[in-house]
Amino acid sequence: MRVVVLTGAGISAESGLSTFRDSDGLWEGHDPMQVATPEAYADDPGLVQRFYDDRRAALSRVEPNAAHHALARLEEALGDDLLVVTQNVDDLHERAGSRRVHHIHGRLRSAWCTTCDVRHEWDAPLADGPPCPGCGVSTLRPDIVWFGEVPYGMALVEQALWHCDLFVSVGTSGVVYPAAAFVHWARGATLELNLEPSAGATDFAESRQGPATRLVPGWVD
Ligand code: BJW
Repeated sequence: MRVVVLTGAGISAESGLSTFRDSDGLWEGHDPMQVATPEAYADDPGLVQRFYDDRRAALSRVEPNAAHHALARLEEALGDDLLVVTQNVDDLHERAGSRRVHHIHGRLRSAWCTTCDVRHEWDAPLADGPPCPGCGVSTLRPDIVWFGEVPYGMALVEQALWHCDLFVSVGTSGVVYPAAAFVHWARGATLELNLEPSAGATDFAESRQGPATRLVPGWVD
């Protein structure tokens, strides 16, 4: 049985990371959706770097939850027949033990040098303009896919969805494309696990509501 699981911010919410659209808090007075854009970065790179520096630093204060661990157990059972495709830029799937994880919106713990076009594993702040370890020029930006940019590895995801027997979507609002269209690309059965019905809930054969830490282990085990 080949399974593709798409995850969004809702799977990490119970670990203590804010979601985007349910977030009741502004970040330094800004809507996170307005900060996570190429336009914001062009206007005020320091502001956007601080936004991602804060979120990168927050990773060391949170732990994977029961939903991340359940997906890691599923990989132990299914091996290469499971692919986790995540919109999340955190590393909680990997820290729970998942190995087959594809980050379509990039990763907080990676920095991209726009001069030499090389990615570097990165755990330090970027706002103070550190030089790229490769070329020495201070043009490192967060390795994050913003609106209008092309998500990573879409050919791989398309292939996996085309050949899967089951597609499961966990903790995502279903409003950001292309992830919101994956349910239409999937060839097999479809299941949504979310706190509330997402924008695309009726496109799934089945939709279950509740917290990810209950629904995902319940589905896996
Ligand atoms: C729980 C829970 C719990 C809470 N348990 N559940 C018009 C029409 C169609 C498309 C477009 C359009 N205009 C523009 C576009 C394209 C655009 C887009 O989609 N815009 C829409 C807003 C309309 N998309 C793009 O530009 C993308 N690129 C693109 O399309 O390139 C073209 C191309 C595609 C394919 C091949 C070739 C070319 C890029 C999108 C980049 C998104 N970037 C962001 C920010 C960067 C990452 C970061 O900073 O972290 O990614 S935006 C933000 O939204 C972030 C997220 O990954 C993404 C999705 O959010 P998510 O995960 O759904 O979070 P929330 O908060 O929205 O929802 C959480 C859900 O969890 C809720 O439903 C809760 O109920 C639930 N929940 N607690 C279970 N405990």
